[in-house]
Amino acid sequence: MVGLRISGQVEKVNGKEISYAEFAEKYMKKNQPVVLTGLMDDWRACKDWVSPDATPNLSFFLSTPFASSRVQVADCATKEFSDQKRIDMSVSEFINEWPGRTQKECQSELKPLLYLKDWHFVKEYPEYSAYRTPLFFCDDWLNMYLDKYPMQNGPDTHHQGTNEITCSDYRFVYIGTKGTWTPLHADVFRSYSWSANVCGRKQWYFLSPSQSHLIFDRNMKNSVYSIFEDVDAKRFPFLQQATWLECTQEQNEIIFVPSGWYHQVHNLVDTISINHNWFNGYNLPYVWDLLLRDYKEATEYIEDIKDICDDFEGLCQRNLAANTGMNFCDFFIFLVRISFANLVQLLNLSSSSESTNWKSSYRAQNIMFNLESVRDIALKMKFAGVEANYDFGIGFRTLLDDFIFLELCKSLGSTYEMIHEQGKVSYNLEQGGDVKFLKFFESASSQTCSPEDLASLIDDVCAKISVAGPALL
Ligand SMILES: O=C(O)CCC(=O)C(=O)O
Repeated sequence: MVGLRISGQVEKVNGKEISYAEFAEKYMKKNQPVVLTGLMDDWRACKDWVSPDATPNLSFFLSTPFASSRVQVADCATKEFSDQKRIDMSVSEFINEWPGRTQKECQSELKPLLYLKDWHFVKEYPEYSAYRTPLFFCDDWLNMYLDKYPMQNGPDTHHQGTNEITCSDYRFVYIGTKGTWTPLHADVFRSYSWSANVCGRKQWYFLSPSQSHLIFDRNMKNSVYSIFEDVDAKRFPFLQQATWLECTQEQNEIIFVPSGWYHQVHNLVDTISINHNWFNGYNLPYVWDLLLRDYKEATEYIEDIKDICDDFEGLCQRNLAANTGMNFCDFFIFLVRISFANLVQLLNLSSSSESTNWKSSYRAQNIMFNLESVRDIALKMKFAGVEANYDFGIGFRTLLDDFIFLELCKSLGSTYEMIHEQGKVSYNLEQGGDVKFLKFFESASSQTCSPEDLASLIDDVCAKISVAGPALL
């Protein structure tokens, strides 16, 4: 570890002893990492997937249908661009390559170092209930949204037969032997992530976003691949100035990785982990900042063909979607649907409340915080020049007629119920629309076509709900 300056350890907290509000305030809002204990006691994965000696129960995987799943496996001994080389194989093939299971490893000097990554386990086996997402990580707009509206980009999922590729979700299982590792990176979309050790132990190194410029080369184009390789000081002249937080994550501990923190991870022993990426109102600014930065980069990259290109902007947006996983249009539609779903929650809450002080409840504050966050991003989009009227304008009437949108509303409602431990707020959102809601959108434009429309609509409706309160419906 020559030359690595460690400034401290990641804090560890008993997850049973803090509330959601404390977690949100101390870690999500302040964007600080933390290790949470005590949250995996009843997970099925912790029983089925772990042998009595606390090592991965590989025989279990071989004896179930999971063995035939196709998965992505990284060879940690190889580098391909800024990541490790990935190979596609079945879980049983992966397990048969596990060191010690066959004679193969003794015969070859150049053993691959295989690490099963990004297995969309929940998507593939929803009935199995391997674990329950801890409360702190439930306000997850990314997976909630993708469950209803899959995007065409992102981590690839091939649909057998159709050969169609869609981004299914960001819920993963990782399985790796001692010595497998993940290179230095910040997470997709600059999302938060959480990672739970079902068995094994991981060593993490974290760099705060305020220092992320230190790991780049002079052009700010390439970042350091591994902080433990012989890094060329001429190419990366600032690396030595970086100060890292360190953490040894034990079995049954969950680490919260905040937005934009670069991290490198090493499996100290054979390890199985579960992790999710997600974002919500707290880290939405990180997502937009990344999208804007990547858009500028995509534009600069093909600047020289601008004059001969019929649809230069369209090409930039296609490249953005291919590189980042979504483009401005995907993000804007996402913001519209998420904010409408939050407005529905607010309308329900205000109309079902008997008292006038419903706005002071933590639940109402939480929803309003989320709406303000979306509104602020919509304004940032407007100021960045994303004003063109998209031809995909969405009206509330159309959304209330959309069965999938109603499902999204229900998921968001259940999330708020879980977080705020309140009884069900009964609402009756059937397909065909609840006309009562519509009058609150009447004065707003019938279609939300631009970020500016969205910001005004949120302000408008929130103001009306605020004034009318429980009497509004
Ligand atoms: O566990 C690993 O190897 C990497 C996990 C990771 O980078 C993450 O959860 O963000």
